Formats: sequence, structure tokens, C-alpha cells
Amino acid sequence: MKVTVLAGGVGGARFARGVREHARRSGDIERIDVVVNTGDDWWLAGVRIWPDHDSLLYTLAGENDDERGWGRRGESERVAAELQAWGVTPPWFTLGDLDLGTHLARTAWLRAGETPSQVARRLGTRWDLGVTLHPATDDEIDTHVVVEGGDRMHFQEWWTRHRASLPAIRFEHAGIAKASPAPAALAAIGAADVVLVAPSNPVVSIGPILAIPGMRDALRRAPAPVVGVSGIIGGAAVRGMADSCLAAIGVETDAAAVARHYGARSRGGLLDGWLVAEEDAASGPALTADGIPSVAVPLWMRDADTSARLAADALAHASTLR
Ligand code: GDP
Ligand code: FO1
Ligand code: CA
Repeated sequence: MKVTVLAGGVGGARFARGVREHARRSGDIERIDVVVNTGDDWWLAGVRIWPDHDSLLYTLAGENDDERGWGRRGESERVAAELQAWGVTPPWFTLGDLDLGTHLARTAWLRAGETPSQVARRLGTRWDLGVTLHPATDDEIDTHVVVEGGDRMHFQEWWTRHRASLPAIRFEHAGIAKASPAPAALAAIGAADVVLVAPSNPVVSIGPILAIPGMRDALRRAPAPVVGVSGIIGGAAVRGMADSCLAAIGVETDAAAVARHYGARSRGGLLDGWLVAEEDAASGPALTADGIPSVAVPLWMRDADTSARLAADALAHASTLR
């Protein structure tokens, strides 16, 4: 079986690690592809930074700083201190020394004329990831946030500097109208036996992937069932600030509301199936949102076991659909 996952950073990486663990245990999965959000990407100090891609890369390589949630474990910050002293990076965005090695390598390949997909392929060869990472697009679609009062800033400034505390009015992606899905990402969606939507931030992680012209069509046409996992547990966004993002687009921080936001594939939306937490299912009369068959399963990804189990539950649900 071939599994393709749509993913953002921390939640996406934990989920991808769970799919890989389930694959190792079951022996049922021959290939795992991950279509990665590129909306968080930006240029800083002359280098191209891919936060969600690098969260996946480092987590799957066992090199992630799990406590902090981003960057490399055992990191040092000597160069970062110099960059900040020169004023070339702001004090709220730190490029660790080891991490900078990744940014420099990536930027060198990009400057040599490789596409982001080609560069991701190279970055994926250093460690045995067991998963292939694909940027959702080869075009730059950096997310910008328009906040109350009309100021517009890069997503990283809103998220990292302001901790998503400035009320957002909307999210924009300069140049997205002319963007297209990366061919390798499209191929992974088309070839999949199951497409899984990780419990990533629906607005700023999954949202930019879906906003790429042609991506929604590709997902609608995919022969595989598309099953999503809720990142909202007990009415709260766990390990993140997804609630500020959902508020900006008028969606409640609620698992069923997120499923309705994604929409049923049978009605032109994204999902054939949806996984919610047991506590969210218990409060409602039915396990369906907007006609999307839903099941209640344990959603917390605490360790290899719970993450692998969640992946297995998502695949089991998919096998009952379409
Ligand atoms: P980011 O790009 O680093 O913000 O990470 P993602 O967008 O991939 O994932 C962030 C989201 O993952 C959070 O908003 C949570 O809703 C979700 N999340 C984090 N940990 C868990 C977990 O253990 N279980 C589930 N179901 N969702 C989680
Ligand atoms: N997040 C922070 O809160 N502070 C930082 O200084 C920071 C630096 C950083 C450098 C490289 C990278 O790939 C990610 C980094 N992040 C940092 C995390 C990241 O900006 C966000 O959490 C995500 O983009 C949201 O998914
Ligand atoms: Ca992200």
C-alpha cells in the first residue's frame, strides 16, 4: 500500500513518524510520501528557511529538538549571536549553527538552479527517513498575515514574534494565483492508495497546500480515499496556536467545525473520512460532520505506540470508505 500524507510541521512530523512506525510494524506499507506545507517558508539573512519541511526532516531523522519543538537537538547559537549583533536577523528568530548548515546547503542548491522539489530530494538522502518529503509547490507562496489595523507582516513575524496574539483578519500568499502544485507532490497524490490529512493546523499548514491552484482538483480526482485527523482535542488546539488562526477565518475551535471547514469530498470538499477524539464524539449525538463518516479514536500522539496506533486507525477507517 502507498500512503500519502498532507502535513505541516510539528503535528505533521509526529503523525508522519506514526505512519512510518505503523509501516515498520505491519509490513503493509511499501511507500510513504509527505506533501509539505511551504507557506511558513521565508528568506532571512540571505538564506531560504523551510520550517515545516525541516521539522519533518529533523523529526524523522531523530535530530529534532523535541523540547523546543523546532530546530536541531544539541544546537549551539554562536553564528546566531553574530547575525543578531549585525542586525541581519531579528532577536525573535534564531538560526542555530547546525540548522544554518541546512539553510546554507539548501540555498546553495536553489541558487544553482534546482527546484525546491529537487532540493528536498537531496535533503532527504542524508538520513534514512523512511518517508519521501515533497514541497507542495515549487513556487514561493509565503504566508502573510493582515492584522487588525491593516498592518501586513510575514507569517513568521506574526507567529514567532507576536505569538499569534495580534488579531488576524486574513492570510494571504503573494503570487499564489500563478503557483502550481509541484509535479512530485501531484504524482504522490495520484499514486496513493490512501491520502491522510495530518492533524496539522487547518489554516496555516493545510490551508496553504489546498490554496495552490490545482491542488484541490488533484485531491478530488485522486482514486484514493482522503481521511483527515483532527488536531482539535476536547475543543482545544493542542501544542499550538491553531485557535487564533481558526478565529481569523471564522471557524470554531471544534473538531466537527474543522471537518465542516474541510468539507465532504462527496460535495466538492476534501474529506471522505474524519478521525476525532473520544471526548469530542461523546458530546455530540452522531459521529458525522457534514456527512463525513467519522470515527472516535485516541488522538494524542505521545510516543511511538500512540502515534503508530493513530496511523493504523486512520488507515483502518480509510479501508471502510469508497
Ligand atoms: P506546525 O507547523 O509546527 O504548527 O505544526 P502542524 O501544523 O503540523 O501541527 C500543529 C497542530 O498539531 C496543532 O495545532 C495541534 O492541533 C496538532 N497536534 C499537536 N499534537 C497533537 C497530538 O498529539 N494529537 C493530535 N491529534 N493533534 C496534535
Ligand atoms: N520558532 C520560534 O518560536 N523562535 C525561533 O527563533 C524560531 C527559529 C526557527 C528557525 C528555523 C526554523 O526552521 C524554525 C524556527 N522556528 C522558530 C519555528 C517556526 O518558525 C514556527 O514554529 C513554524 O513556522 C510554525 O509552524
Ligand atoms: Ca507550520
